[in-house]
Amino acid sequence: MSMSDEERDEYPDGMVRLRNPNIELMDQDILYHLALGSGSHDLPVMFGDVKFVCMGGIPKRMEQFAFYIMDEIGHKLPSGTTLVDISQYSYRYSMYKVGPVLSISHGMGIPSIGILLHEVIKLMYHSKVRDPVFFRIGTCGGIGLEPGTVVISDEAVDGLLRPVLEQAHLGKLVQKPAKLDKKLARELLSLSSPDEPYDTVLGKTFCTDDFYEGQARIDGAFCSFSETDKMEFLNKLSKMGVSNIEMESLSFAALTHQAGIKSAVVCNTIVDRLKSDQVLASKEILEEWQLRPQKIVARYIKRYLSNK
Ligand code: R2B
Repeated sequence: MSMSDEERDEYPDGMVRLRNPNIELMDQDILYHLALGSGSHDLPVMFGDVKFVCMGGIPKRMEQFAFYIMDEIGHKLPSGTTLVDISQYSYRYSMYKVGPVLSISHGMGIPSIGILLHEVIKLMYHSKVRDPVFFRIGTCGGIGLEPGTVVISDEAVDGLLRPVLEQAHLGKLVQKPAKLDKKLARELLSLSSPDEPYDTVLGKTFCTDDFYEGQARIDGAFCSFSETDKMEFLNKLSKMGVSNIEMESLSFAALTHQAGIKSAVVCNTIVDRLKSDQVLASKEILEEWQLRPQKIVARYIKRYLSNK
C-alpha cells in the first residue's frame, strides 16, 4: 500500500534521524536546556526505552501527569526511589521519566517549545529510541465550543492562516510544513467516550505568537483594532474550520514532521472566544478540565502497552 498524503514521513527502521550532518561530527552534544549531554550521560541507558514523549506548558502539570501516567500504566519505581525532575538544573524545563513515557514542560509559545523540540529530538536520536510518538497536552481558547471541550488538532495554521512554520534563518525567511499525523488524531478521537460530560472534537488550530492582540483579544495592554474587527476575524476563523487557538502547535507539528516523528496535539478549551476574551473559570474547574487531554493520551498509551 502506498503511503497516503496524510501519513507521516516514516523511516523504515523507526530510528529518529537528524537532518543535520554537523551533529555526527561533534565530539559530544550538550543538550543545554535539558541539563543533559551525549558526553556526560549514558543517554541510551537512561532513555533508550522511551516510546512516548508528552509535553505541556506548565512544569507542575507535567509533574502531575507523570504521577497520573505512572498510576495508569502501573509503573513501579524501584523501592526507596521517587520521581525526579531530570532537567531541574537547567532551570528552564522539567522532565520526568515514567518507564516508556517522558513528561516534559515546554513553556509558552513557539520559541520556547521550538528550543525544547530541537533538544528532545536530539535526545531521542542519541538515545537510539525507535518510533517515538510525541503528544502536546495543553490548553487553548475555543471557537464556538463549550469551555472544557477537548480539541484534537488535525491541522495547525499560523497567524496568516498558513500551514507552515516561518522563521528567519541567516536573514532570510524559511518555511517548514506544519503537518500533524491525521491518522493518530483520528485514533485519539476514537478513544473519547460518548459518556463523558464534555465533547471531544477534531479541528484546525490557529497558532499565534501572542496571547493578546495576536489572538484578537481586546483586553491586552494595547489594542490596535475594534470589537467589531475582532468579531469579524473570529467569525472568519470559525468559517474556515478553526476550532481552537494556542501558541505552540505550529512548531510542534513542523519539527516533529521534519524529524519523521508521529505527533498529536490535544488541548482543552478554557474559554469560548466568541463569547469572552477573559478566562472566567475557577482554578478548580481549570484543573479538572486539564485532566481531559491527559485521559485520552493515557488511553492511547495503555492500549499500545497492552498490545505489545
Ligand atoms: C495555551 O496557554 C498558554 C497561554 O495562556 C499558551 O502556552 C498556550 O498555547
